[in-house]
Amino acid sequence: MDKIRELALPISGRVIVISDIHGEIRLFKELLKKVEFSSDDYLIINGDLCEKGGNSKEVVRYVMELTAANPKVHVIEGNCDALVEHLLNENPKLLDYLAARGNTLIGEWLEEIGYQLNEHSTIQEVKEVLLRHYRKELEWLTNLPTAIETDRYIFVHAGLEDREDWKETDRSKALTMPSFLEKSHRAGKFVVVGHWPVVNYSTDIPSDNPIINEAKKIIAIDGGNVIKPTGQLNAFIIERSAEGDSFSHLYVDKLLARAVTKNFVAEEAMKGSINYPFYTIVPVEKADFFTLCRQPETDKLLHVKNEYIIQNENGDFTIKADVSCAQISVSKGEIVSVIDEGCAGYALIKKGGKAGWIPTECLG
Ligand SMILES: [Mn+2]
Repeated sequence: MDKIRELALPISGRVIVISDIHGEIRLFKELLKKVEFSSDDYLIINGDLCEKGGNSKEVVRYVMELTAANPKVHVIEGNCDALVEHLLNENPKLLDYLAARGNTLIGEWLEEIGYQLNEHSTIQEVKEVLLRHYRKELEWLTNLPTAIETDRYIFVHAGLEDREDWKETDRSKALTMPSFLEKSHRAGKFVVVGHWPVVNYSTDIPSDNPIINEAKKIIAIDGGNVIKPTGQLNAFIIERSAEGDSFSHLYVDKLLARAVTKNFVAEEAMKGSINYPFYTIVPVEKADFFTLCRQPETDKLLHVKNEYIIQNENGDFTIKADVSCAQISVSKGEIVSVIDEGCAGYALIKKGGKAGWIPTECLG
């Protein structure tokens, strides 16, 4: 990769890292408020400002304003931000992408200026129109660094290749490699990434909270905002000090909060989750609310909520959405967020970033 920026961080103060905003301007502003972001803080946006969510152009505009007004705000590119290169390189496939996808930055821009895509539109014409109106934004996006290197951290969207010299990582790998936490690197510093929703790494109770792996020196922070039904937008907070940095996080999501009305103790056996890419299940034993299923690719036994099990045309079983198979203990008065209360007997809730089932009666 060529676009690497070096950044000298002071030895005290906060560094706030947020990734994968994906067009969620409201959540992003809410999160900045929640962490009490001020001009004393460094803010690193770890890629994927746009696509998937409903207001990509506003996120790009707002983050451009933030960087212009505050020299401590830094942004790296994600694979979704790099899509504008297809426009500038006049890749005709971009037109198919725009036709197939609902929420895209380029689609929002075209709508804003009242340009209708039709069968006669050419990529050259779309490029010309957009360069006329959004030259500044396009230049800003294409000039974003792929990685930022500091004393103790490397910030990159998806990951680094396991090479003697991490800077030789192929740029497209840095932007798109899947499940970096299952890989390794030799950069000698903490590598902070987004891109891969951390809930995909869950083993016990599924969680959208950032994962810090000290041994691998990897910090994965993508809370699955927009992508996952339980998704959240995480702020990973690095508190700097000469003796060593300390880590914490805060998050926001779109779920509704509710007070628990009754205590509940989770059953030990109810653990795990079904997440990308292991969606195939084989029912073993059906009960009133949950069906014990085997997940052939992992050989795990999981209790899947009956309403989430669907059978496809071949007769194979799969699930209708990523789902927790865990129960969560709650106590009366506690505030939780509700993911799904449309199922029989149990409601799916989130507490402290973790998702699981509690009896519906506990929600009063
Ligand atoms: Mn990404």
